[in-house]
Amino acid sequence: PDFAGTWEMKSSENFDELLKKLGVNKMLRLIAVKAASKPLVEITQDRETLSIKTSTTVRTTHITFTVGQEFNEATVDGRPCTSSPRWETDNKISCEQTLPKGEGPKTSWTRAITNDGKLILTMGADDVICTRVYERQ
Ligand code: R13
Repeated sequence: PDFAGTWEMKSSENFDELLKKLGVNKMLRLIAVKAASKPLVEITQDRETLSIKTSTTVRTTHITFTVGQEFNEATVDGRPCTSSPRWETDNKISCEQTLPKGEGPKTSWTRAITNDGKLILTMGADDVICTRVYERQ
């Protein structure tokens, strides 16, 4: 599928709960939740290689990976991890994250393109799943 584009967020569920599960304190959560309510996501793609830039006023991340190949990134609370993206379905990439010392909740994300052209991002920490829906700008 085609993930490429400039995306704006239309809805978000459980982002604060996710950060809470990861042990982020109230003050930082307030800042993060506010900033993460207006993100800009820019994706370029060459077949199975994706480059995803996620910008907010307080934090911008940029990852490049090829589905099927491990890469290094950071969890949403900023801890370095190793990530293993794979195709869960034809339209969905699922990525498990491993922390070097393996402490803390198990984290992961998925990114999928729906039939009506939306981008669905989920981020998980143990049993807490945050779901964010993006549409092309
Ligand atoms: C600040 C420092 C404290 C920690 C944190 C975590 C996340 C974020 C900001 C911060 C933000 C994340 C945005 C994520 C998006 C995801 C997506 C706890 C380290 C800087 C406050 C803003 C936009 O939708 O892909």
